[in-house]
Order: sequence, then C-alpha cells, then structure tokens
Amino acid sequence: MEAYSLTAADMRDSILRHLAYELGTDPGHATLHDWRIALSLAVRDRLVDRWFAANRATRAAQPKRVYYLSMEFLIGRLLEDAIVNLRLEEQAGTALADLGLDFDAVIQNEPDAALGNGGLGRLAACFMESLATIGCPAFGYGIRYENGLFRQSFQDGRQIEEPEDWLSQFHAWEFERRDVAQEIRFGGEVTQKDGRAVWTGAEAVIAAAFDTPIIGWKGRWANTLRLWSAQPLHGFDLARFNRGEYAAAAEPEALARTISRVLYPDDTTGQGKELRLKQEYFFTAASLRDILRRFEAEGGALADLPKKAAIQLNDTHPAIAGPELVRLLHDERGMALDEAIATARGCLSYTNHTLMPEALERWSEDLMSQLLPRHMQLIERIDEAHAAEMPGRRVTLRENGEVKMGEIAFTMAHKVNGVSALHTDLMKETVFADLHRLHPDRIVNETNGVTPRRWLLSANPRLSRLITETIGEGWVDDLEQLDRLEASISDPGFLDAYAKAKRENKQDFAEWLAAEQGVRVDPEALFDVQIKRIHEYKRQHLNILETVALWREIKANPGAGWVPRVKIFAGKAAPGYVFAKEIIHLINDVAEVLNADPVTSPYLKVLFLPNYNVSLAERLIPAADLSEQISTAGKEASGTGNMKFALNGAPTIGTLDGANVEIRDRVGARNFFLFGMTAQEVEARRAVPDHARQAIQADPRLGGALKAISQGAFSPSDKHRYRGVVANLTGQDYFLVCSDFTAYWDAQRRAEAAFADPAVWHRGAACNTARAGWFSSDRTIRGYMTDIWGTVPLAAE
Ligand code: 26V
Repeated sequence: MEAYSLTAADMRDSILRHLAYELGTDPGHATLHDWRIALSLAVRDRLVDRWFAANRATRAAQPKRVYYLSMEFLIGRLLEDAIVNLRLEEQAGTALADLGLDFDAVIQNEPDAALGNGGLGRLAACFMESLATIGCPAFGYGIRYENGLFRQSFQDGRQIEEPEDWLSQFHAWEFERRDVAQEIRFGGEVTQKDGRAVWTGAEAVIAAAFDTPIIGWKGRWANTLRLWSAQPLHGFDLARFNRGEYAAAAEPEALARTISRVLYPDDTTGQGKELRLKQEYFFTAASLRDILRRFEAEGGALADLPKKAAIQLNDTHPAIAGPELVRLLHDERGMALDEAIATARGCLSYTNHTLMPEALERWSEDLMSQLLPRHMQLIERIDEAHAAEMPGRRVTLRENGEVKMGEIAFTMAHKVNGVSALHTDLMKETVFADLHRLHPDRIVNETNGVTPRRWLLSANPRLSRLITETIGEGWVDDLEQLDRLEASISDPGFLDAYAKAKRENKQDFAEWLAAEQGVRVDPEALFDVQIKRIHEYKRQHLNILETVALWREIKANPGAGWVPRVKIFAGKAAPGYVFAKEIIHLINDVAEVLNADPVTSPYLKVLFLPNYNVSLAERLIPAADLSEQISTAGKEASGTGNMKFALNGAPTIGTLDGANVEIRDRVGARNFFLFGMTAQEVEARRAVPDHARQAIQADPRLGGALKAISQGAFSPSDKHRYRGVVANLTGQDYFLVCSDFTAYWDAQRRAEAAFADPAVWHRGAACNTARAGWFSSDRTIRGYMTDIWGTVPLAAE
C-alpha cells in the first residue's frame, strides 16, 4: 500500500509543496494554521488514494450498501484520525520536526467539527470509523451545518452561548460535489393525474453534497460521509438588485441557507419548530434520492431495493424516510402502495436512543400537512395498511392532532433496536409495548460501542504502547484481545508500568490545566470526572451535593486523613433548559467557595471546564481515575463515555443504568463502585409520597448540604439564587437525587478507600482495561451487519 512506502522526506516535500502551491504561502511566513492545512493536504493525498480504491471495489462488486442517516455526526478533529489510520505518525512527526514544528501543536490547531449534541452524534462518528475499519461499504448522510454546537463560556458562573464557526477556516476534509445536487420542495398541493398523486411543492431549495472520506484502520477501506448544504434554487434577484432593493434581492438566498445554518442545540422536544422539521425532511429526502439514483444506475429492479440498500435511521429525526420512500416508489415510480410499503420496510431500520417522553418527536398534523401535504396523506394510508395487516391493533400513528414519529419509524422498519440490553428491555415494556406485542421479532438489541482507534490508541499513547508491548498490536482492530492482559495483571512490573502511564497522563493534564485554565491541581489526587450533557436525569446535582457534604465533613474534621480529590465537571446545557443552567451555575459557585477554602482545598477541589467537546474528552479521559455514571436507573439509554473511561482504566462509580450494567458484568463487580436503586426500585420509590423529605431526614449530610445551598453559602450576594433547585430536590425530586444520596455517599467512600491503596486501585483499573474490549464499536457494527442489515465486508485492492 502506498502509504507505507512514504518516507518522512516525501512527507516533508509534500507539506512544502502544498504550502507553496495550494496555500500560496512562503515557509518563512507560514503560521501554525498554514502548516496544519499543508499537512492535512499532504495526508489527504494518501487518504484519497485509498478512498478511490475502496470506491472502485464497491463499483465492481455492486454489494448491498449501508446508508446511515443521522442529523448529527460529532466527529471532532480529523487530521490525527487520518494520520493514525494511515499509519503515518512517524513520517508526519519527523517531517514536522524537520520543519521546526511540534506535532501536537499542529494537531491541536484543528477546530472540532461539532456537528452534534452528544452521545447520539458521537456514536454516529464512531460507527463511521468502524464501518471503514471493517470494510463495510457505507455512506453516512447528514447536514453540513454552518454552525455546529454553540461554544460555551462562563460569565460569573453562568453559561454563555456563542456561535461556533468551524467552517470559518479552510476545511481540508471535504469535497464539494457540484454534480450531485437534489432539488427539495416543501408545501404546495397534491393533485391527481392519471390515477396518481402528484405533489407540487411550492418552495424549493437545492441540497448540495459535500463529501468527507472516512478512512479505516491501516487504510484498508474508506467510506464517504455525505453532508448536504442548503442552497437557493436561483441566485440572487438581479432585477430587484438593479432597482436598489439590495436586502430584498438577497432574501431568497438567505432563506434557503437557513436550513443548514445551525444545529439545533436542544436535544429537547422538536415541537413547533418548523425549521427543524424542514431540516429533517431536507436531508432525508436528499439522501433517499441519492440512494435511489445509485441503485437505478446499477440497473436493479425496484423490488430488489432491499437487497442493495440498508437504510439505518439514527433516532426518529430521519423518520420521514418511511413516507418519503413510499412516495418515491409509489407516486413517482408507480409501484403498488402495499408493495411500496413492504419494499421501504425491507430497507429501513430504526435505532431508538431515549425513552424520555419529552424527547420522543411528535409533529402537529397541521404543520405536517402544510409543509409535507403528500406525506401527511401517506401517513394515513400507512396507518390504514398497518391496521389491515394487524386487525385489532391499538396502535395509531397519530394522536391528539399530532404525528408520532417513533411509531412511524417503528411501523416502517423491519428492525428496531435499542442501544443497551436494559434499554432494549425497557423499550419492549414501555414506549413500544403495544407495537412489540404486534411485532415480537422486530426489536433487537445492539449495545453501543466506541472506536478504539480514537479513544484508546490516539487518545492514550502511553497506555497503548504498554498494551502493544504486552500483547502485540492486534487489539487495535480486535479489541477483545485486551483480555490477554489479564495474565499480566498479577505481574507487579506490568502494574507499575500501568500506574506510571496513568500518573504521566495526569501530570500532562495538570500542566495543561495550569497553562490553559490557570488552575493548579495535585496530580496525585483522585481525578473524579463527570463529563456529559447537563441533564437532570444524569444527576450532576447529585455529584455536587455529595461534594458539598464532603466539604462540610472535611471542614469539621480536617485531620482525618482525607484522600485528596479533584472533582472535574464539563458539559453543555441546552440554551433553553433553565434547570440545567442553574446546575452549572451552582457547580461554578460551589467551586469558587471550595477552591478558596484554605482548610479544605488541599483535599477537595472542584473544576467546571468550559466548552466540553470531543477534543477535551480525548484529553481528559486518559487522565481520569474515577468515571461518574450516576443517572437515575432506567433513564440513560446506554452511555458511551462510560465505555471510554473503562477502557482507559478509570473504574466507574455508577448506577445499574444503560450499558453500565453490561460494563459491570464484564469488568467484575469488584472493579465497579455500584450504588443506587434499580430501574424497578425507581418506579416503586416514586410512588412513595414524600420520598425526598424522608431521605433528607434520614441523612444529616444531605440535609446539611441542602441547607448550606439554600442559605446562600455559595451565593452570598444572592442568597436565594438556588431556591428553585432546592425546592425541586426537597419537593418532587423526580430523578430521586435525595433517595440515592446515601448510597452514592457510601460508594464514594468505598472508591476513596480503594484509591488509598495503590496496589488495589491499579489492579482494579487494569481489570477495567483488560475486560472492556467488548465495547468496541467494531463489535457493535458487526452486530448491525448480521442482525439488521444483512451486509458483508469487502476488501479494496
Ligand atoms: C433528549 C432529551 C430531551 C428532553 C429531556 C430529556 C432528554 C434526554 C435525552 C435526550 C437525547 C436523545 C438522543 C440521545 O442523544 N440519546 C443518547 O444516545 C446515546 C447513543 O446511543 C446513548 O449512549 C445515550 O445514553 C443517549 O442519551
């Protein structure tokens, strides 16, 4: 393979060539940014060769392809991924050093592509990398948002949101495909012609394709991530411009572009947001047309579409794919309605990512009829057809003037999956209980995973080196080989080396903190980390309550031999989620008081790092000692951060929720600090009137912490600032923070005691690494391939 024959000198020449002839920059004047772009282009050259090879193999074999439709792809930086997967680290490192540049500085100059909110978008990115590593011919389809997830900063402890303009710099990883464009229409009316429905949309925009190659491990395969950008059908209005109406002349263009302008930062409900529905239809319709165009170019009979296309719906955001594909087959290609429904169902499958009722998408029938009149009619027809197939069924696709996207996705999919064993069971028992009774074989489980290339090999070079020295390199694309480390765990030499890697990662992190955030922490302290979106169900407030209680205890008895601890938080709150923002404010307020306390701060510090993103996670996870996965049982569908921590040797303190259950089964109960009610106990506890008050009365530590907060100990200038938070916790406390507090406190003390004995601790940490190999997204993708898609890998020449 060409990438291997590339020398460092070739690489340096290539960088200099790109710098001069593409960027037009003299090396003497080049900035870090210029060097980064030049390196990206040099690496991209190799990547493109492999991409073409994979595409040629696909065109020759005409296999069934996977189409992953997702509103979000939270891919982060791409340069390091490409370098690592093409195995060009040495060449790139040496070439940069020759040019007087620092490899890490160049890598970190790249902005994150933050085209996602959290777990769902990051999962899509891990899947794209695993699909390429496995050699499964696949396309990712999504939206090329001009502005990804907002940039977060704090002002007096409050979250401030600013636009994140990742595209303001030259983006080396995409290719615009001017030949691939689709016209997407909205609104208008439906008429009949020759017995067929004809939908004439009133408003039109162009979906323009931008392709990013996604390269797999060792460059063996590459797939395409195709993101659609909304552009006006006609350029600007010259006639109006010539009349001097400058703003009006640009209006149609601005309106069209709005569709791909921003990523919705709310993973809260989509209700009433016309633009969001437009985004959903825009990218789904463009993708389906692209899929059909490719299929038709290969000359297959329409009824064979399911043999050639597996279309995965990442949550309900692309659920309009069901009615749209029926429309394309029935209205536009004349297939009988029942056959069109069956054919569409043969292609489509749907992944559910949350059971939270407020997050399940519903659209008003009025809005749907206005924006997508033909789809509204087809939804009624699909509903009738489903009723005819299943006499006596109780499920309908519409309710109270709303269309239920989960039910549409389920009805139009041949397989529906949950993302952890517990979540899948709960799907069968709760949201989809009726549909599951009607279609008992439809729901399957595919427990999430993470890509080991990014989350272990690149993010944690020290640990990766140790693993490779111990068991060879095969683990990188066969992560279950990590179990071969098991034999070394009782070897003191190995454990010392394991501990050393962690210590050095922590030192690096402490240095970065001091340099970037101006905060000093003791690298010997227990790094206790909770990083994820801020949500009540994830219970960052349980963590901060325990922190306050611990602070009070240390204050009362400073000489009791406390284990030094740094509590690290990071995560964004949806801009409209008031309670989540109050939690951020509270954590920042608590941090200010605790970090300034001369008595307690040697033992307990609190940090809230701003602007959590993929790159920060890559920096933080390898340095973590303890992974906080403390959601109310039954609420976190899976979690994927939990897997990254376990692989990097940070044992979990957590509830029996999502994939925590499976992590604990694998790493062993001794190496997981379990606490809290089970999903069943949660339901029972909610039925106890006054559960919060009872819990508070039973635990003076909890009562004391709540009292300190409510009396303004952390908000002296505004004593009642946390009135709302305290009222919520002492009142309804839906997420059972108070009822789980004592068990959480106890689990924290168990974790501390284990940490105080390094031999015990590192053994437990190493068990996490050795036994978490199952949580590779390669394993997850193989599961989808056999259980859902019916596809097999291909090899490039
Ligand atoms: C949205 C909302 C909005 C209303 C308030 C509660 C709530 C809870 C969750 C969500 C996010 C929905 C989609 C999502 O990102 N789910 C995440 O998907 C990950 C990948 O499967 C999984 O690991 C996370 O557990 C799950 O929350």
